[in-house]
Amino acid sequence: MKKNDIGVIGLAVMGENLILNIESKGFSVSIYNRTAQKVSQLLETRARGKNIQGAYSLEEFVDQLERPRKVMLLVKAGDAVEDLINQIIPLLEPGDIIIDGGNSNYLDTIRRTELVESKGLLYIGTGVSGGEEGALRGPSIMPGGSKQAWPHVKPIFQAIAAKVDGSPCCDWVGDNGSGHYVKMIHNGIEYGDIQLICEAYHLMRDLLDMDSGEIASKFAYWNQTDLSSFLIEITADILNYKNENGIYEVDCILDRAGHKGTGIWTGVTALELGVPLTLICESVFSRILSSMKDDRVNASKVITKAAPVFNGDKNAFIDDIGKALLASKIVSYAQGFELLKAASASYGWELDYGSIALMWRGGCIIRSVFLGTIKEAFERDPGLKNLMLALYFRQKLEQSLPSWRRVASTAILNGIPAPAFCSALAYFDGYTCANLPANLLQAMRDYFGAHLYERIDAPRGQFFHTNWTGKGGTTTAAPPS
Ligand code: 2AM
Repeated sequence: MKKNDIGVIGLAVMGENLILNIESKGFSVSIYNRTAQKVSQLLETRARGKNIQGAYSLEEFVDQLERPRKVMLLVKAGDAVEDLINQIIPLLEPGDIIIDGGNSNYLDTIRRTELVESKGLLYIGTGVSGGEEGALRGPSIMPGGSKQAWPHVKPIFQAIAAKVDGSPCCDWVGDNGSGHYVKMIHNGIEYGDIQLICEAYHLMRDLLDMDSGEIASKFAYWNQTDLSSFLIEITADILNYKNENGIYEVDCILDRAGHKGTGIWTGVTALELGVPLTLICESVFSRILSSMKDDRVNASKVITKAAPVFNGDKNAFIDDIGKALLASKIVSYAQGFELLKAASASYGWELDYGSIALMWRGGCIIRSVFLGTIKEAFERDPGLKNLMLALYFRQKLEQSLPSWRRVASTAILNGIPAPAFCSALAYFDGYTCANLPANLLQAMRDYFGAHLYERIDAPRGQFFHTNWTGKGGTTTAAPPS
């Protein structure tokens, strides 16, 4: 009997939809799940009559697969992945491939690649983005790990992935944990995009006094511009949605944001690698602050502050908000790609930034026209120092700057928090400032800790120390010997 092209373990919605997507592209699939009942359930319902075979033990499952076996795990990140890898390793043969398609931490994937390879097997950790709908109709897929495994899974992955202008939103990312790393950065960028949209909404709602339907029409308009993206599109849909009582549903939702942790992971790696990822980090903190609902309600009663007042030209300010959104988004992606570069250097991944932009161009949550422009920028100049310097983005930033400053300052003057708009602008102003006040900072570090400093009139790398208290104070540290 002919064996199956691939096996999938884990029958939650993502798993089920991905299985149906794979089968629809002409591949045969074996399925297995810890709770066996789900296997028979799927076979009797959505998988009925399809080229999908159930297995009720891991041994039976492995035996159904064509060699080299491709075993894809779509189970909860963490212990479930760990346990299954350990259970399945003894059942596989050299050259067989284990694929983790969940949201695993890239450090786990680095470790697991090494473990699995040490057993003569191959490992892939792949990001899969696009939610349940994407899994069924074409997700963005970001695989990394054992490079020798790629030719075996490439035909399947590229067949099921989303396509943009005929190109699949899936390509080999790099060694060990790079696929999951790129997926993590995707999620971080998603946090930033969402936060920017929420700040734009907040300004229109609380400063310009617009109702949800009016705000929806602005997002619908922006979706026809450079801002065109899945998240802007769904924002217009959400804001327009009225419930059975004729009330905008969004106005009934409690303002406490949840998160699953990938934003925090992104912030941690940015700090570790020394990359100023300010906008995404502010977005993570904003979610955390939002979750402190009771504290905020209490503080809003205890501390007095003036209510927002807007006396300007409303339409002109809405136009400003659109420009601030685009400029801040450019900063967010510039920071995200800076982080990818730092990680690539640190982990030796040799990431291809144009290819990553293409993988995110369709299928995933951050899909947008904008990512096509990023892809072109990296194609034109693979060594691009910072995305903000590419001609298109530079021009957009310059054109948006007065609007961006008006939005940030108006938000501050009216007490409407806009941390993503403001931190993006601060980063932009810092990055484009030839002379920061870090000369004073270095002097202080030298004063209290003899940390030394470089001088503007001496070559870089030559360090100086001053006995600062020689002309007054009482103590100064000695330079390190
Ligand atoms: P279950 O249906 O038996 O709960 C998402 O939770 C998927 O991960 C489900 O298919 C679930 O199986 C599976 N899963 C969660 N924890 C697991 C574990 N420790 N071992 C195997 N599968 C697990």
